[in-house]
Amino acid sequence: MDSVLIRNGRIVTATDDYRADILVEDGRVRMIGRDIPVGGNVSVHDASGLLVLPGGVDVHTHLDWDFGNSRTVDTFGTGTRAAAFGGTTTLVDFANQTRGQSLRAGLDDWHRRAESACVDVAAHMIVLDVTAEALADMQALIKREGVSSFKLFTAYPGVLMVDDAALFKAMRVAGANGGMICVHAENGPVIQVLIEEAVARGQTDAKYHALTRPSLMEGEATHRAIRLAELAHTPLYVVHLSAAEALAAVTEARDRGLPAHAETCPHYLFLTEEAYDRPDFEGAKYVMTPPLRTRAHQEALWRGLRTDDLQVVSTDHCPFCFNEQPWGMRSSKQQGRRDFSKIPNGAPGVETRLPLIFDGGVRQHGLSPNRFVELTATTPAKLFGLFPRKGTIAVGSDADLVLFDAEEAWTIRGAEGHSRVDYTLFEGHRVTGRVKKVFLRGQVIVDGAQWLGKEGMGEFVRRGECGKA
Ligand code: DUC
Ligand code: ZN
Ligand code: ZN
Repeated sequence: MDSVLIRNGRIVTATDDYRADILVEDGRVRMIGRDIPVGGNVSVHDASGLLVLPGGVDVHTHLDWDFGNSRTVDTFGTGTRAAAFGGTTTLVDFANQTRGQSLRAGLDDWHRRAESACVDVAAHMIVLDVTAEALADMQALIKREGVSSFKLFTAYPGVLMVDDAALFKAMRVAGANGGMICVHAENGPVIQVLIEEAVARGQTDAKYHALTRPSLMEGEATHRAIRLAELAHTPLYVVHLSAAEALAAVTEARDRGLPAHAETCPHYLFLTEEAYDRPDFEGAKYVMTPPLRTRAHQEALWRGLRTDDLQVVSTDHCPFCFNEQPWGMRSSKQQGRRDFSKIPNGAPGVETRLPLIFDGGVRQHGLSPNRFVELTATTPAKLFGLFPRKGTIAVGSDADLVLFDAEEAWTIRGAEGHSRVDYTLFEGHRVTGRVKKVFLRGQVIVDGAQWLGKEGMGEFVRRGECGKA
């Protein structure tokens, strides 16, 4: 492959901020320096006036995923293309055990679906049946398959939930083998009571999704998962944390020196539960789990990002269309028009993470550009065994690079996005900061509005041990 020279950019990593050129050879950063001479067969890209960031690492997406009676609408091809336009070049997506089947079967199925990926992808494994075979498979996946993190749910009884004993057993195996448990922490059985009571009373509007999933029950389950992980001696990663009570549990654990980690998502940082009152069933667009909360929770999350009690911002990209589309009802929010409990839980976001967090974090909430990179690329890469190949700009790292205009103001429009989904949570939201050019292992895949990548060019990334940041 020809060499690539990116000149005059302002390189921002989690630790550094300086002007230099970057020479890329064979898909990796070969040299960083001032005034690197242009040799033969070098394609030169001028990054004057732009930030040069490591490609974003989004460790929470659901592409082409069966969830209860629903299925997310992005294939790996469409979802990763949307990610690329948003400056994200590595995804860690969720493979899924089907009840009664092995983890390996679920991983094989995920690999088949992931063949169309346009950016690099890795897999977490969702574990539903914690059998002796599954526990043995967990070890094999960590040691031999590069799959070193496992998601278990304390929510969705009868569908995805595991009990505390199963969670604890899985934690012990992960902890002893360099793996990490990701937990969806809400008290599923109590929430189920609240849902059934609401539906029986005829309280079926979208807003009851939020009212039946109280923040207290997220706090309770987060505290419980942390205590189980402490006993099991395993690192823990709390996914999609939305509630101040849950954050308090993580903070308390981190203050005691425990390897407890947590992510939040852009929607919890910018939107509130008022969205559920939107007319014409529009509130259904915001039905994701956990639900949107109040402004007070939002402020707690921003504080957590500043103090490192929250370490990662990922998207939980889980796209279901609002309206029924050619690919069918099973993929649309319309399933729950008469009953909020039937609205597929999930929302899109893979394309808008970087500009939103740059604008909201760096411009409005006092995060440094380094912290922005740390939250969106470096720490997720470190925690999930991808660093230093991913998540930074350094000699030897993959040349996944984003040229980012920190000054360009623009308006987010769903119709201009690249996911197959038919809406964005952030319609009309004005941001400053825009992705201009994206390189995947040295190849330009996005140039302004132009798509230069192709399906299948994304590689599967085998991950190392987790939980080290
Ligand atoms: N949890 C997720 O992580 N994604 C979608 C739905 C859910 O409950
Ligand atoms: Zn979840
Ligand atoms: Zn998710």
